Amino acid sequence: MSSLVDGELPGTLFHPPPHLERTAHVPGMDTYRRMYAESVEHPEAFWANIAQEFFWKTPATGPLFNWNFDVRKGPIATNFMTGATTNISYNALDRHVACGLGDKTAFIWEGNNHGDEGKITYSQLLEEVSKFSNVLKAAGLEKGDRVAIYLPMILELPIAILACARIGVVHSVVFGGFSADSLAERMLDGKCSVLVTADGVWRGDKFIDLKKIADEAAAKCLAHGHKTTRKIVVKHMGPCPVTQQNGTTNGVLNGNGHDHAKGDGRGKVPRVDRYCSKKHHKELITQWDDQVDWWWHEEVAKVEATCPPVWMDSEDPLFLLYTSGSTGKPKGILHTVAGYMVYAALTFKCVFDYQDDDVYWCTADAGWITGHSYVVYGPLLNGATGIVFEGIPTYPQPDRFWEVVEKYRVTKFYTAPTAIRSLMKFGEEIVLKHDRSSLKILGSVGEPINPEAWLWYHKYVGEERCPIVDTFWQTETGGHVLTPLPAATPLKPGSATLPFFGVLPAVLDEDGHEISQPDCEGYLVFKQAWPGVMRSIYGDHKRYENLYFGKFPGYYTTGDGCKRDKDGYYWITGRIDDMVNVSGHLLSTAEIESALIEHPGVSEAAVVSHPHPIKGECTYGFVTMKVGHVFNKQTVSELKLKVREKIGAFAVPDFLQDAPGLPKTRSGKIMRRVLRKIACGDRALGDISTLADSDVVETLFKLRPSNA
Ligand code: 6R9
Repeated sequence: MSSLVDGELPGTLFHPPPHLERTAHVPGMDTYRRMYAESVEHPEAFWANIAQEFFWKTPATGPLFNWNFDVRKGPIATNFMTGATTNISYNALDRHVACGLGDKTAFIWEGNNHGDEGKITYSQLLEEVSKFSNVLKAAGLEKGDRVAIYLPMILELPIAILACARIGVVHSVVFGGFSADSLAERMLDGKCSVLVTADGVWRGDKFIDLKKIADEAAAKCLAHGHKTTRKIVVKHMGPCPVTQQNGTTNGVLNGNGHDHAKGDGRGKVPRVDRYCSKKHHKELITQWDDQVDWWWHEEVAKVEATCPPVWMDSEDPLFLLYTSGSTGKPKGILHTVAGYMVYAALTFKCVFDYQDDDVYWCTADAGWITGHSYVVYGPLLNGATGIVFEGIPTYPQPDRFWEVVEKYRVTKFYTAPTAIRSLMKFGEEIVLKHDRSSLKILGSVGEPINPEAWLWYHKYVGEERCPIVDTFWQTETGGHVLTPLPAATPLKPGSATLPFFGVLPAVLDEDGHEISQPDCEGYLVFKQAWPGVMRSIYGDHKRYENLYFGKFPGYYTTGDGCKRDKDGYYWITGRIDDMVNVSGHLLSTAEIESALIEHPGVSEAAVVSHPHPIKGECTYGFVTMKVGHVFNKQTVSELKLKVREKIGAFAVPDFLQDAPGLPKTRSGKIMRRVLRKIACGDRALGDISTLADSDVVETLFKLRPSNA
């Protein structure tokens, strides 16, 4: 692979292609500057104007937009469209169907395996959502109740999300890679009485027994005093009994005109399954408890196909989404209906410069915020056609992404730097062999994109035609907060560039003073609210106030450090707390440590972030064994299993080393800075004068695993 960085000047500008400007929602920097100034100087008027594009059952009765970000002045709060009522599923579905978009494809489903595919139109989606809303009602759920959703990337995932939203039930999606323990912890915290899951899923060539994990999680909830958990299970791994009887599908979810029966030799039985073609079925001995388990397909067959939306107050809760907390306890980030809706929709429209004929593909799992805002809500609120992809970038071959781009003629493509880096190593040939002429805009999210990966993405994937929108945001921000706009912002590889409308960033020094000169480095904070900002941590408003508004009163603290250059461009330098960004997933080192400590032989553990060529960062754990216990290969596998069980496979440390002692200050604080250096084999340790016992450092260097 050729090196792209050689000869490229740092700070080189990549200007928007002029043809984009002609149809763009935000054409040119002058338009951006004018709209931006209006959005931060007159936020109420700006957002009220944007809100007019949506359907409101009843208008606002109080302020259109106000907030308090200063704990000294009272509780932290943000209010948008006070007193108005609306429904996000109505805005995402009914509104488009009413305007004649009913036959437009809402989602294309591309399964893990070749040949597993389907499509659903807006009117079909509305019907499926309405049916599932009725199922949720039949399960006894009402406005304000919480439902956990633990599903793979199949169409039932957006259907379940929207069905909750339709009747005011708060969804709490848990990524399908989390373990039973993590799922149970989130269900307990959210007091979820219903869990929507599937019988299983293939991820690449690995099978994941979701129902078994769901059963374990429900049992754990029961053991913690939860009442019974009703499980609604999608049959994804085998033929759907209802459709098998009459020999036809229920007509909706795989109505793509492809006759699977021809392709996989199932002879006369036409398309008995909904998604997963027969050759990928798995004979599951699914444990079943008639008292609590419902098959999705059986329940939707019993209910009406229409369901009136429940009109929600603007500030009613829409969803919870758990994100790692630096103390190790995950935080249920709470978003509310109206602000999230308007913000997800506007960012999608402007950042991907949405056009009616787009085929848009965000590769993120809907278990993360990127999937919530930019697989489900943002695209649907704009009436877009999006792809729901169940697979992974390297299966069956590492050209899967580009194959799918070619197959559906994808126009806007949004992925994570870790995916780009993992594909770069296979060389550009696998990209070049696929037709990418449909692509117009590329996106990046989840972590800083290194210029080498940016340039490769730009040159080989985007054929130097496509702007790359490097979008910085968080679960907490609801949508993009620092991002280029493709027909306006000149790009600098590695920079998330400039703030989105309504977002007023500042850089603070250690003492909390705003740094006024453009060229600086410090803490990234935001000075005022935008409609999509989180409203609380579920069940713990105090923790929310302390964590995000406590360190620097008057500001929303992101937890990220940044540089700002002379042109005012922002460059994220990474987390400043004990969080690690592994492949774009935020993990808490404390949470991994507490999993390691559960091993009966471990007395203490310290986990630090460590550079990784593909994942960006990975975790490296130092483990002190109890007297009488040895640290050997078996210990390492047992420890890895612990993390897998407690959190999930994606959190397993890449490196674990024996640590007879840990470097500590005299007050007993572990010096993680020193551990990070040791992990890298870097002897430039800086000031270690506060270290209680300097001998431990030498011992740790000696015990470093040879592959680290
Ligand atoms: C959307 C999402 C948030 C953290 C965030 C930051 C990192 C996300 C980034 C980025 C640099 C970007 N991050 N996008 N860093 N450039 N374009 O990823 O949400 O999972 O909550 O993670 O991810 O560190 O604070 P979330």
